[in-house]
Amino acid sequence: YVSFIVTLFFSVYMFSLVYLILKYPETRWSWDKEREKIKLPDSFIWGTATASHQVEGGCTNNNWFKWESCKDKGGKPRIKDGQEAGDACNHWNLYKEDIELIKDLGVNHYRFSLEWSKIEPTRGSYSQSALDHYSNVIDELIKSDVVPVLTLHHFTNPIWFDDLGGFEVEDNIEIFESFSEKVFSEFSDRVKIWCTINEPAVYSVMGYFQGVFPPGRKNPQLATEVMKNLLVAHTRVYSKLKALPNGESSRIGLVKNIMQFDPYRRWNLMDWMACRISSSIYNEITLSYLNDGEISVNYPGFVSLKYTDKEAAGKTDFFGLNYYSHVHLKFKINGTDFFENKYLESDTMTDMPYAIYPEGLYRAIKLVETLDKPIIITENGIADDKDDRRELFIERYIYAMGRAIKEGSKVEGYFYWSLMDNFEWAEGYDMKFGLYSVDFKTQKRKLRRGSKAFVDLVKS
Ligand code: GCO
Repeated sequence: YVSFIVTLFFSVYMFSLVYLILKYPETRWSWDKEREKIKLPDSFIWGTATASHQVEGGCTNNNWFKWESCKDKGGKPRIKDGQEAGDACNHWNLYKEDIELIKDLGVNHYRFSLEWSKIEPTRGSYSQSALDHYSNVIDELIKSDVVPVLTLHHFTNPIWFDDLGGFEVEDNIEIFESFSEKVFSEFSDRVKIWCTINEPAVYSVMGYFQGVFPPGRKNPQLATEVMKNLLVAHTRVYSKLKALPNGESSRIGLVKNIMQFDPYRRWNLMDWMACRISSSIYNEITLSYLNDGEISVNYPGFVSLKYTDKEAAGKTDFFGLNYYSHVHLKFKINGTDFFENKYLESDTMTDMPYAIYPEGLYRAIKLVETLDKPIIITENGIADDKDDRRELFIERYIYAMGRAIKEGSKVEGYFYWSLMDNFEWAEGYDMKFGLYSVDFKTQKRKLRRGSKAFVDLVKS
């Protein structure tokens, strides 16, 4: 009897392992053989991206402003070394110069976000001067032959919206719908590509599970509910905007960060379990929601959520894919956590805790194309202060995208994150993602040496 149980256990273990190993390969290419030249259509969208709070300066009415000045229970500042976004890159005032810099890169699109807290400083009342500002930015871009791409929500909420419970409360979604309709009516005569919500999984996991973004909660169930509400917000906004004048002729899409969770020990079923749970919450919920209007997760004692809205299926005109890297998880019970992140000795790291893993962009494209929607890479980039890995990063990630396109993937564009160094959320100004470096004392921008690889690729 004992030997039967042992054999059964062993067989199930081995069977599951083989299944997982074959189903989720950790693709690795030998880069000395990846030499093929990539070809992209003339219509390909090349761009660069920013987000309001990270670059504009003067965002004093949103949840991040509050977050930056408060401390955790142990008296530690929320942002590394107590940094604050403050004037950021002063992009609010320097946008004309910055548009010149965008042109110099040779790109034809610019993705940026509207600061909701500036446009709607108190609930229901809109600031004409803020609307005028964005209108001027849009006009200036168009005048410069750069197509504006607008993000409606990139992590920040007006303080008044958070005071009402923010996206924790499903009923609050309609407040965001009204804001979206307002700005769409103002700008959709000139803006034809719209991103609704930026990275629902990052917003909810960082803010409600890891607690390093506002509001600093550590509650996996709440994190999943917030993510669901953001997805619902996306599809509701999508429907509302489509019904407005210019709605049908606009392209409206969700932006989602994809990250692979690969087991640290491929022979260890517990590592696989940590990866599968993480991926199902972080990646797959979004895909199933957009695919068939279903969200269904059930990990007793951890997270359980079921939501169905069949009408939601297919409601995105493109999939905005943000991709940076994958992580390796090792099973380890530690308080409420059941895994730790590990990095391989052999990996080249960026300044963020991300390895350079271009194959992951290829894998992410293959994953999201199951939705059968055009894909736009809405963010991809490297934090590299020394500027000794940026060139390699750019060449290899764009190669990986090109390889997927060659194999038939419908990737229509690529936006480099970011135009210039900026306020990298909980990391403050230490992470240098910019194609242009910024001297924050003088506000001087300078093209980094490694960024020339991007300019050359775009131009060729
Ligand atoms: C995010 C955001 C960006 C980041 C970028 C680098 O993914 O957190 O979309 O605002 O700055 O991804 O981490």
